Amino acid sequence: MPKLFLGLDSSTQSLSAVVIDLGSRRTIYEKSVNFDRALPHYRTKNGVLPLRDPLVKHSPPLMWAEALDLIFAGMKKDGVALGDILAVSGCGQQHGSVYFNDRIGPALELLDPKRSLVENLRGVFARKTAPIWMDASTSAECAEIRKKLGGIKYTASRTGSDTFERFTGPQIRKFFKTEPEAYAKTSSIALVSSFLASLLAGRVAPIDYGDGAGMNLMDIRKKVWDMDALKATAPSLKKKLPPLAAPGQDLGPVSRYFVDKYGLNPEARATAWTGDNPASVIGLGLVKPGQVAVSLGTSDTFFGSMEQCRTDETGEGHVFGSPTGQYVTLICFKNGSLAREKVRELYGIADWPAFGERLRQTPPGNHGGILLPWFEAEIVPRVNRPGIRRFDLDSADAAANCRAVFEAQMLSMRLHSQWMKVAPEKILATGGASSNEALLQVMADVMHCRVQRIEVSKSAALGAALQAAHGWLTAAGKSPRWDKLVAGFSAPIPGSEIRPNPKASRVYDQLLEKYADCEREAL
Ligand code: XUL
Repeated sequence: MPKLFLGLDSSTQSLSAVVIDLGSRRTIYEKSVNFDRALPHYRTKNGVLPLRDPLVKHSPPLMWAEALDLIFAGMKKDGVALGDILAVSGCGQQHGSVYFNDRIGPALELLDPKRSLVENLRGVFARKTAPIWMDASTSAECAEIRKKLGGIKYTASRTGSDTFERFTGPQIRKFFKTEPEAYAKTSSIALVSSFLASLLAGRVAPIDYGDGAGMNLMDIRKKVWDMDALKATAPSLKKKLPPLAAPGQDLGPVSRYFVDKYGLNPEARATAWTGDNPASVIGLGLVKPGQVAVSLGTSDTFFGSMEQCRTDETGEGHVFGSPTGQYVTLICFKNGSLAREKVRELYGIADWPAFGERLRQTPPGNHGGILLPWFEAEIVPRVNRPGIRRFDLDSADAAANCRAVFEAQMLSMRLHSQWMKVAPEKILATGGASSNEALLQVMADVMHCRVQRIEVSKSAALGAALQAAHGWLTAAGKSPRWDKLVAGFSAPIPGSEIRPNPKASRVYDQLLEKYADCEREAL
């Protein structure tokens, strides 16, 4: 008898599904619905509505609901054994928020399978569009909330992060300030994750600790709504927020809508959803404290598991709840591949292998040459006015500049992750640029640890499927162990491990101080 679990991931550009069989420990199905291509009538570009103000980024929540119908219809058509699925969970892009009026409760309870989800949801929204994580229009609200909460250090230690433009609290405050009547008519606010969980559960779903931590509204240690943060954000907010819940908490049987329409088993359980980053951590198998991954993408992210809750006094990093019950740390460096690509173009380097070759032609430490690669405004460290700076580095030396950009990125990662007090034994590297061995050698040398590549397609949806399995086993009275549960579903690429070179590591230990001085001077 197969033991199937479904994980969904509602990301910025697509909705993905992964079905795992816990019996054979295999992923048996995966599929994505791309919003722009499959649902062109919403007129989104990369999943986002084109709006005049470049700082404002919203998406239509009905598009996410329609995608849910499409993905279930696709699974049915593809012959997925939907009747054998024991539990469904999911995750969503973090921070985005959906606003309902008081018709949401009855609409969810009475989802009519003869109509589409879009038709069922007609008239339930107090705000047509949902601000998402790319929105950067709430600087004033961030400053107001931070001030009321007593500054950066206190805000971060209370809620897990300093106030950030994309976080839900500042977004709610802006809605309250700019559309007070619509705010007053809002009876319930959901995150992208809890909105879709509500459709599956047929009732307003709780917000889990993983995604709740991305709101600047939850007490990160006690895992309850923080009344001071709520008051600093908007009036009567407590009434509009659902309860908080542990990730993957059982929410009861799935809504009849999915049973009658697509053939889900009436006994299949709906479970609480989480944020895409906490889910990815599980999908990559990082369930033990100290396990760390670095994703080298458009932006670079450093994330991993943490046992004790430690927050960043400088307010640069984030702490979210983890599906394992511990914590997930995340630091996002905006100038990732973006900066590497700029340097490659600047020096006319043909491709990435050639870029790697330039690194091999230059010594670790680059004779003390440093490049601060802030081509765009940077999140960590906070740099509002973009611009690059060179220290003891000849701008005409192409090879030295190629090395300098990545050395600076890794030195910055080491410097700005110190607050976590997590000494990684091994870093799992993922994302486009992780296929470049020369880059991974610098990473290993700067960070003093082994680096191994991992490529997991749909790591967030996989993490959500594993979360469904964990929630189901827990509700059945078992005490599943996370390390056992994730084993075999994702593994680093064999033979891809790179070891640090002790001599080079010593060079970087010294260069780190110089790098920190250069940052201080530039800031
Ligand atoms: C994390 C963040 C993004 C979104 C992307 O803080 O804003 O990673 O979760 O979906």
